[in-house]
Amino acid sequence: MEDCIFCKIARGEIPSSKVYEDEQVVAFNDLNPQAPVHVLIVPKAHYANLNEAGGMPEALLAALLRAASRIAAQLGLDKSGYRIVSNCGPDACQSVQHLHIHLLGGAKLAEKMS
Ligand code: DGP
Repeated sequence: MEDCIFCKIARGEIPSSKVYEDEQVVAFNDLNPQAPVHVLIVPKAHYANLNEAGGMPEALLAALLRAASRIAAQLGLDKSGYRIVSNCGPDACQSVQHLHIHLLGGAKLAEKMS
Protein backbone atom coordinates (compact mmCIF):
# COMPACT_ATOMS: atom_id res chain seq x y z
CA MET A 1 0.00 0.00 0.00
CA GLU A 2 1.60 3.21 -1.26
CA ASP A 3 0.19 5.65 1.29
CA CYS A 4 -0.12 3.46 4.35
CA ILE A 5 1.91 4.91 7.22
CA PHE A 6 2.69 1.52 8.79
CA CYS A 7 3.76 0.11 5.41
CA LYS A 8 6.14 3.06 5.13
CA ILE A 9 7.48 2.41 8.64
CA ALA A 10 7.88 -1.30 7.82
CA ARG A 11 9.84 -0.39 4.66
CA GLY A 12 12.02 2.06 6.63
CA GLU A 13 10.75 5.06 4.66
CA ILE A 14 9.50 6.76 7.84
CA PRO A 15 11.63 6.66 11.00
CA SER A 16 10.37 4.79 14.03
CA SER A 17 11.71 3.66 17.35
CA LYS A 18 11.98 -0.01 16.44
CA VAL A 19 12.07 -2.59 19.23
CA TYR A 20 11.77 -5.83 17.25
CA GLU A 21 11.95 -7.12 13.69
CA ASP A 22 11.82 -10.51 12.01
CA GLU A 23 11.03 -11.66 8.46
CA GLN A 24 7.31 -11.03 8.77
CA VAL A 25 6.82 -8.60 11.61
CA VAL A 26 8.10 -5.24 12.79
CA ALA A 27 7.40 -3.58 16.16
CA PHE A 28 8.02 -0.02 17.24
CA ASN A 29 7.08 2.39 20.02
CA ASP A 30 3.71 4.12 19.68
CA LEU A 31 3.93 7.84 18.87
CA ASN A 32 1.24 8.57 21.44
CA PRO A 33 1.93 6.15 24.31
CA GLN A 34 -0.96 5.20 26.61
CA ALA A 35 1.29 3.37 29.10
CA PRO A 36 4.99 3.46 30.11
CA VAL A 37 5.54 0.70 27.52
CA HIS A 38 3.36 0.98 24.40
CA VAL A 39 4.61 -0.97 21.40
CA LEU A 40 2.82 -1.55 18.09
CA ILE A 41 3.34 -4.97 16.51
CA VAL A 42 2.70 -4.89 12.78
CA PRO A 43 2.82 -7.40 9.93
CA LYS A 44 5.13 -6.19 7.14
CA ALA A 45 2.49 -7.19 4.60
CA HIS A 46 -0.56 -4.97 4.44
CA TYR A 47 -3.81 -6.18 6.00
CA ALA A 48 -6.42 -3.65 7.13
CA ASN A 49 -7.34 -5.33 10.38
CA LEU A 50 -8.35 -8.65 11.94
CA ASN A 51 -11.36 -8.88 9.63
CA GLU A 52 -8.79 -10.08 7.08
CA ALA A 53 -7.39 -12.83 9.30
CA GLY A 54 -9.12 -15.49 7.18
CA GLY A 55 -6.90 -14.53 4.24
CA MET A 56 -3.68 -14.32 6.21
CA PRO A 57 -1.12 -17.13 6.34
CA GLU A 58 -1.36 -18.99 9.63
CA ALA A 59 2.38 -18.56 10.07
CA LEU A 60 1.93 -14.79 10.03
CA LEU A 61 -0.86 -14.88 12.62
CA ALA A 62 1.38 -17.02 14.80
CA ALA A 63 4.34 -14.71 14.19
CA LEU A 64 2.40 -11.70 15.50
CA LEU A 65 1.58 -13.39 18.80
CA ARG A 66 5.05 -14.87 19.09
CA ALA A 67 6.52 -11.41 18.56
CA ALA A 68 4.31 -10.05 21.37
CA SER A 69 5.60 -12.71 23.73
CA ARG A 70 9.23 -12.11 22.73
CA ILE A 71 8.97 -8.33 23.02
CA ALA A 72 7.32 -8.61 26.44
CA ALA A 73 10.22 -10.75 27.64
CA GLN A 74 12.78 -8.47 25.96
CA LEU A 75 11.30 -5.45 27.77
CA GLY A 76 11.05 -7.27 31.11
CA LEU A 77 7.23 -7.38 31.18
CA ASP A 78 6.76 -11.14 31.18
CA LYS A 79 6.63 -11.36 34.98
CA SER A 80 4.92 -8.05 35.79
CA GLY A 81 2.33 -8.47 33.04
CA TYR A 82 1.09 -6.72 29.96
CA ARG A 83 -1.96 -6.38 27.73
CA ILE A 84 -2.36 -6.84 24.00
CA VAL A 85 -5.18 -5.15 22.08
CA SER A 86 -6.04 -4.90 18.39
CA ASN A 87 -8.62 -2.26 17.51
CA CYS A 88 -10.76 -3.36 14.58
CA GLY A 89 -13.11 -0.92 12.85
CA PRO A 90 -14.99 2.24 13.80
CA ASP A 91 -16.53 1.15 17.12
CA ALA A 92 -13.04 0.23 18.35
CA CYS A 93 -11.71 3.62 17.11
CA GLN A 94 -9.17 2.03 14.76
CA SER A 95 -7.30 5.03 13.37
CA VAL A 96 -4.58 3.39 11.24
CA GLN A 97 -5.97 0.98 8.67
CA HIS A 98 -3.06 -1.48 8.84
CA LEU A 99 -3.41 -4.40 11.23
CA HIS A 100 -1.51 -3.80 14.46
CA ILE A 101 -1.40 -5.16 17.98
CA HIS A 102 -0.89 -2.74 20.85
CA LEU A 103 1.34 -4.14 23.62
CA LEU A 104 0.88 -2.13 26.82
CA GLY A 105 2.64 -2.48 30.15
CA GLY A 106 5.13 -1.07 32.60
CA ALA A 107 2.43 -0.02 35.11
CA LYS A 108 -0.78 -1.39 36.59
CA LEU A 109 -3.33 -1.05 33.80
CA ALA A 110 -7.00 -0.20 34.22
CA GLU A 111 -8.96 -3.27 35.26
CA LYS A 112 -11.80 -2.70 32.82
CA MET A 113 -11.57 -1.93 29.13
CA SER A 114 -14.36 -0.01 27.43
P1 DGP B 1 -5.35 2.51 16.54
O1 DGP B 1 -6.16 3.62 17.14
O2 DGP B 1 -5.59 1.18 17.22
O3 DGP B 1 -5.50 2.44 15.03
O4 DGP B 1 -3.84 2.85 16.86
C1 DGP B 1 -3.00 3.54 16.00
C2 DGP B 1 -1.80 3.94 16.81
O5 DGP B 1 -0.78 4.31 15.92
C3 DGP B 1 -2.03 5.15 17.72
O6 DGP B 1 -1.85 4.74 19.07
C4 DGP B 1 -0.96 6.15 17.33
C5 DGP B 1 -0.02 5.33 16.49
N1 DGP B 1 0.61 6.04 15.37
C6 DGP B 1 -0.03 6.71 14.38
N2 DGP B 1 0.87 7.20 13.49
C7 DGP B 1 2.09 6.81 13.93
C8 DGP B 1 3.41 6.99 13.44
O7 DGP B 1 3.67 7.62 12.41
N3 DGP B 1 4.42 6.45 14.18
C9 DGP B 1 4.19 5.73 15.33
N4 DGP B 1 5.25 5.25 15.98
N5 DGP B 1 2.95 5.54 15.82
C10 DGP B 1 1.92 6.07 15.13
